[in-house]
Amino acid sequence: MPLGSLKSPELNLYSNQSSLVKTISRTSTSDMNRTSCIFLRTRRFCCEFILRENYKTNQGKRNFRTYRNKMALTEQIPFSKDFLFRQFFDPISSTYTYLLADVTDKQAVLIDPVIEWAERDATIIKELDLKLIYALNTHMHADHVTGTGKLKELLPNCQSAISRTSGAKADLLLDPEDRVKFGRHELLVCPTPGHTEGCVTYVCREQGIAFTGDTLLIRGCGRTDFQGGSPQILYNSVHSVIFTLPENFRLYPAHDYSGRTVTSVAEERNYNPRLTKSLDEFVSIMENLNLPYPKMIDKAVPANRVCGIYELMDKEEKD
Ligand SMILES: N[C@@H](CCC(=O)N[C@@H](CS)C(=O)NCC(=O)O)C(=O)O
Ligand SMILES: [Fe+2]
Repeated sequence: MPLGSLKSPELNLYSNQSSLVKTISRTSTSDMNRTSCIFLRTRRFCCEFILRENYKTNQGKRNFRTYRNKMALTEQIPFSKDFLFRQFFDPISSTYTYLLADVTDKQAVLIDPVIEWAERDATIIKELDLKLIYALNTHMHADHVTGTGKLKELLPNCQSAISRTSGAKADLLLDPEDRVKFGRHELLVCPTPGHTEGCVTYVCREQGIAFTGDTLLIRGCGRTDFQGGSPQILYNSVHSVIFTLPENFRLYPAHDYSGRTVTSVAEERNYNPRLTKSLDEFVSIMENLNLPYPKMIDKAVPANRVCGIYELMDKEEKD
């Protein structure tokens, strides 16, 4: 039976082997060596054929899977010994606050503090003998009041910072490609609008990390239906700024509603259910989320427009 005329290569091998066994039993001992030689050659040929056929059949699928797995799990970039990293959480708004510091020089920055937790943050900063120089926001939040104003009161050398395009007031208004320095470390300011007009991602190249705010969440993204949001702009920000970072950069979002703490460029490039779609599909998803407005929006946005400036808030707001 000619090879290839059967559908299954495995069956093909089996039938060739059994016909050869029959042939062997009919041959004399002197023919045995020649026959077993043919048998072995035929078996090798069949095995190669099977491998080739399996390869052809599964090629797309297997390569795709291998590619995805290989891409999602990457080599880790360790923090340098003089880099302090702490992640804090506010369970009411599911917001993450990040404390970064130069361990040698003791200068520190806090990203996206929450007003209700300003004392917790100030206490740990004092206990670690750090000097908070900037309280930064990734954007003008709609779901919680920033802790920057209160932190300025608790830690007098601290300055507030936010992007100029956010339209909020702060001691330091950040422009694209500004570098926020703390000790020998620095964060690069990368505009990533789309959730709001003034969203930025802070990138710390040396440590291989980026703080994406609400632009990119773990397996999700910020909504685009208020504060100058735009799904097209968000899609472009993620693809051109965040997904072009090295694949093993860790990404720290401003929120997670399911207890996850960190992701990576590779993971999101492969598994983000929204941002792996085409632009048109993404826009359609975002236009049909039908989310209720954040409960705190009416209080949070006006307060955050002045970076939560604490002195301007009346007693009731402070409590
Ligand atoms: N239920 C929350 C919703 C908060 C919310 O809408 N958060 C914004 C970020 S400021 C968002 O984009 N969330 C994404 C999502 O819920 O999928 C609240 O009321 O605070
Ligand atoms: Fe937000």
